[in-house]
Amino acid sequence: MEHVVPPEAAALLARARRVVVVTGAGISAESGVPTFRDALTGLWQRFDAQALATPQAFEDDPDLVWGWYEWRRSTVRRARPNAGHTAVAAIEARLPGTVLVTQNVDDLHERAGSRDPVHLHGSLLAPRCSGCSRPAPLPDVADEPAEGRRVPPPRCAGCAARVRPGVVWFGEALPQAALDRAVEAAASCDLLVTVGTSGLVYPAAEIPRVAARLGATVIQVNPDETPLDAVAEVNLRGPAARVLPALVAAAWGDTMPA
Ligand code: BV8
Ligand code: ZN
Repeated sequence: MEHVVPPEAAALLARARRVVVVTGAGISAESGVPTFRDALTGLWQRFDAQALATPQAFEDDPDLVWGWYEWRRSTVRRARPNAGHTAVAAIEARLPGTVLVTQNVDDLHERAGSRDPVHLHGSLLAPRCSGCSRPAPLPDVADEPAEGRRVPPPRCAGCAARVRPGVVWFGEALPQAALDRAVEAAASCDLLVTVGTSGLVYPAAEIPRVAARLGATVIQVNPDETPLDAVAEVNLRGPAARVLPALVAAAWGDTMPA
């Protein structure tokens, strides 16, 4: 069933010239990738994601944390981009100056055709040494762990320290270049579309506010209320894979590939 988009939202996209799209875990939910809010299962059930995604957790129990990330990587590998990811790529194709900023550590935007997403929180596909930061090879698919398994992280070929996931953990600084690009884009855009984020993690949650403060219009796509409701001029309540294709079709009349 086609999601009905209010004409003002379509008009905002149709007349936008410099667009920023900010995405969170919600855009990958319909691809079967659990969001951060989704309860953890199995071995990790007694942990909340925020506790596991910390340098301290890796220090205390590296096999538990590495197992969790390897399981998440296997989930992402089996997932497919959905119509929400495809619609974002269509906006980029239509408006080449569009900047895509994501908090997601999966590669579903790239697999949907987005050329250069700004990964604020790193990637599951870029492990590196926890000692010398030397990039490490991705473990072989065959070694993918079943859900809820401790897996010892590999060792660095250079200094033999433990390899860690290439993501930004809580308490760690974001990659400066990525943060600068996101803030610059937000500061100079005329429309920012925020999709599938709870807007609770900083400094990422500040990006839509930067855009609004500097006069841009914000559209939020989320089935639920978030603290960004107050920042958004238009709140589109619904799942990204249904709302985004409808928004693109309403703005430019070209129907999205199913
Ligand atoms: C730092 C990578 C300092 C790892 C992640 C200011 C105020 C308060 C706290 C802080 C602050 N500044 C800093 C902090 C501390 C902290 C923070 O923000 N804490 C919060 C929780 C209170 N921030 C940090 O620690 C940051 N670092 O500050 O460093 C510093 C500075 C200099 C030098 C040294 C240190 C680092 C933050 C990054 C952490 N890493 N990810 C990994 O993935 O394992 S964060 C991770 O969680 C995700 O990347 C994402 O950012 C966040 C989850 O949020 P969402 O993506 O929004 O997902 P969520 O599950 O929450 O919600 C899903 C949403 O989708 C929901 O709204 C739902 O309704 C919606 N939805 C569901 N289905 C759909 C849908 N929407 C559309 N369609 C659907 N189908
Ligand atoms: Zn090393």
